[in-house]
Amino acid sequence: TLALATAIGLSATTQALTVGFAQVGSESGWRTSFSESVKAEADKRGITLKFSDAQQKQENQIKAVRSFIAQRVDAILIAPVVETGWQPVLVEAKRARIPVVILDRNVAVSDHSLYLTRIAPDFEVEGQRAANWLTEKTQGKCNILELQGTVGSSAALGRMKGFNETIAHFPDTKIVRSQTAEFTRAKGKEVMETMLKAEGGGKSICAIWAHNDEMALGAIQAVKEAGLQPGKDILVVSVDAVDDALKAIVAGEINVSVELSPHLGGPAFDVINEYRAGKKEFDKWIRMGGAVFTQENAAQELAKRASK
Ligand code: GYE
Repeated sequence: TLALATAIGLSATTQALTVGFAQVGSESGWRTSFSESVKAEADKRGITLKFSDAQQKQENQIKAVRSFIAQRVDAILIAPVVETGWQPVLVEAKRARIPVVILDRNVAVSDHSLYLTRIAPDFEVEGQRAANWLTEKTQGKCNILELQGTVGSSAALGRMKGFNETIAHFPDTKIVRSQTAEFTRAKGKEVMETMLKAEGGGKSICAIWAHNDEMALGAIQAVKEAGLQPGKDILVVSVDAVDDALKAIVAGEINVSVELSPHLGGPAFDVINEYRAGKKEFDKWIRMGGAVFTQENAAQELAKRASK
């Protein structure tokens, strides 16, 4: 294909690319939007995307990356399930001279030359912003039930750290129970049911802090079934700002969601193009930001999204 491309006058950068994408799974609405957005962006640019859904299992992701290497793709995108365990397969990609871009969650590796860059939000800041809203709203007095994301994922680790460091300044704000619900709606509901029972129905609980909207949406079901009003009797604080969560905010059942853009595909393909055009050094972290949505601005945002 290279000879042909040269013969018809295409440069290396405009030549049709094949990119492998090792995605976490489809555990949340945010994840689904992220996958759809990468696929749409690839289509728009004439990139052939090889997409793998790992169903939240790192071993499946590693297999997918090995198969991308065997197929000699032009570049690999990885959205890692957990942080550890990536070094060996990244070394294999590097030996095969296939550039890797990390999206969303991080990898814990000692050799940062193993990937070009990571495109992701700051999970600690997301946790801080959620905690800032809550401590302000409750004047620093609150008993919290926490639904953690996937154990060992940087989204859960970072959000936990940012939130906990912020509430540490408020002696009367404490997390009374904390458990993983794996970022899914079904688990969010199930774990919240158990927690509310263990707390005698939940009357002494002031807030639920969920590491993503999907678990928050499951939790509000459990709160309703316990005979309490989510958003009023128990405040609900979350991250992602997916459409369903904004609708729940408008309905008064979620109080706040910290936004995280799912549109990581465009910036990733830009990096790959720059690399192919000769750029070899990239900032190791391209930071994505987002807004904080509450009753004040959720409806407006939904209207804006619908008009796109
Ligand atoms: O918040 C959650 C998803 O890693 C940032 O994973 C991502 C998180 C996101 O399942 O909804």
